Amino acid sequence: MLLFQAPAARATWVTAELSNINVETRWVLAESSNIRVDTRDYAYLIVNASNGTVEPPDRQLVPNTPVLLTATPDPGYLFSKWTGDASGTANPLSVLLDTNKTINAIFVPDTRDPDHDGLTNYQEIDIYHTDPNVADTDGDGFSDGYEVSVGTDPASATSTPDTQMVIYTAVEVRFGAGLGKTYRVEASTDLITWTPIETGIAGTGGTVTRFYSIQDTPNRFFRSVRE
Ligand SMILES: [Ca+2]
Ligand SMILES: [Ca+2]
Repeated sequence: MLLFQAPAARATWVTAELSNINVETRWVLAESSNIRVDTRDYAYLIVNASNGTVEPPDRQLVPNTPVLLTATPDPGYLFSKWTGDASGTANPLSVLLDTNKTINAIFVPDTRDPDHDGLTNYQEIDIYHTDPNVADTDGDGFSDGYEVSVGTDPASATSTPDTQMVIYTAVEVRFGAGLGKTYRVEASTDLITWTPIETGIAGTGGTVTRFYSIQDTPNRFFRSVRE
């Protein structure tokens, strides 16, 4: 395939077939009635990137031309590495275009959490649209991560978890505990293996009352033991 470039005033590309010349990497520039053939070989650089950009983009250059590639991640992403006809993590990356090359820039979600609110920079910027450097973006007294966990909007001060309440049942354990003595409460699912669930309970010379949540626990037996 041979490419002709029409005069600039008529910026139109046309094509023509030739059978006796390999012109795949050559360009023909048509200037009015004169035709000038550029016989140089060219090397092609193809750059692939998603979640970020690379400069310069795809190019056609004279072989052995050095190119400095710079990868820039989209917000919420970090540059990770080069793959394809390049490797490593250098950025910018110097590439010698000694032949056609296809180079891929790999970007990954930014999993850092500088404001320690439990949400990564990627989640804050790209999903919840919160400030990755402020734990409580909307200033309502609840961290962004907590709001996400309970289903309120971390970017809206009118959407807060204040009114959310969850009620669970618990067991109430009472036992006689001597003054000056300490006790522990143990639990077991089979009456054979007992596991302490609270230790160092100070006796009062009367009845001691303790409450233990049964949320996400199997049915258990309880007993008190003097330590
Ligand atoms: Ca965060
Ligand atoms: Ca908040």
